[in-house]
Amino acid sequence: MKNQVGQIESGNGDTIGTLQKKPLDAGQGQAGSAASIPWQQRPAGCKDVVWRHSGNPVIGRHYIPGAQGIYNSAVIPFGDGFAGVFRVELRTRYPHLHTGWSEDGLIWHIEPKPIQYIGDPEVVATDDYAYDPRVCKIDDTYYVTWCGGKNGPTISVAKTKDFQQFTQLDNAFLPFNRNGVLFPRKINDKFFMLSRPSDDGHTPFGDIYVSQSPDMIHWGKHRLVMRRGGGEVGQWWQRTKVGAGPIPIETQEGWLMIYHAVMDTCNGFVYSMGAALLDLDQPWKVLYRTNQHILTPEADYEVTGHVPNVVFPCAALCDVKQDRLAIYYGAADTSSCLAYAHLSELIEFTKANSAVF
Ligand code: BMA
Repeated sequence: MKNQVGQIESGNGDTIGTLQKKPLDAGQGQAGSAASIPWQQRPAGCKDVVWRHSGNPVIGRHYIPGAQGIYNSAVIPFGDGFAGVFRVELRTRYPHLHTGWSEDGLIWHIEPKPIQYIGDPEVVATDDYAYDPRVCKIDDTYYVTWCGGKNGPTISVAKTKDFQQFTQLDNAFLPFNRNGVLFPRKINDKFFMLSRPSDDGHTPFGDIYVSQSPDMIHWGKHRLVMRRGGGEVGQWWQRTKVGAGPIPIETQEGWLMIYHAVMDTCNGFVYSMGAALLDLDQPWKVLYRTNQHILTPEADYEVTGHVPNVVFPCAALCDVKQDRLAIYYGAADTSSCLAYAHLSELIEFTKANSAVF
């Protein structure tokens, strides 16, 4: 038995990661690997549907030497533990993606060097910026999607089976786009990806679309999933932009999509988390959508940092049997944090507190 989840605190996140890189077997990254996902019970007195890990941030800004921020990162079960793809910024603040390894999802070894890709030299990113990765397992392949900077931000894609060798594919979309999030299985024989068309700056707008592909290269049938807004139904927290977060989770009630939602204020953007349920066969159809945020910046490490007032989810680990969800999110564009929920409660909450507009 591994470390008891929920009882490991990784301190204030300013410690240096000490876990040594562990060779993990390729092809054994079944969802629900041998390792237990991180977990803590809801604190006494807390009535929220999503609650924070008490040892946040699990990865602080200086977790590896020279790092100024490690955040908005993705993790997935792999082998007998977990693998991750991390947004790491050194003193240049130019973001790159680094792999990482963990036995328990809490203490990570993060590679000091960025991922290098193989593939068509016209495609392979040499020195492009890369940020906000997601990792999705489809059949026996892990796909990494991220915001890549070739000719302006858009969705870059790579695949790997072992988190050692990554083959980069053509970008999925034209610039400008962000938050490319794959579905974990084909739907009607097509790959599906959510994304948020944007501009090349700090986009003051954003709606979620879904696109389909027969081969992970050619993407089309771009359909609107959900708009920003909500003023007409009494909400401001998601009025400026919305973007998909972790890989959607398949449930009997539909695809559970956790997303980030932004409101503009006189002091800048505020990034919160919301949840929605999408139709299983036609995921551009929203069945339910929370009419209030499920997590919003409140903790010190969320309201203070490189960019204050940001919670930005990029991954979730799910243990269906135990009804547990561990959500990884970036805090204040500085550190990586964890929050928890009971899957069934989050689904019920989304259904009971919904406004689809
Ligand atoms: C978004 C992206 C994210 C970032 C967020 C808040 O547009 O750039 O990487 O976390 O803004 O700054």
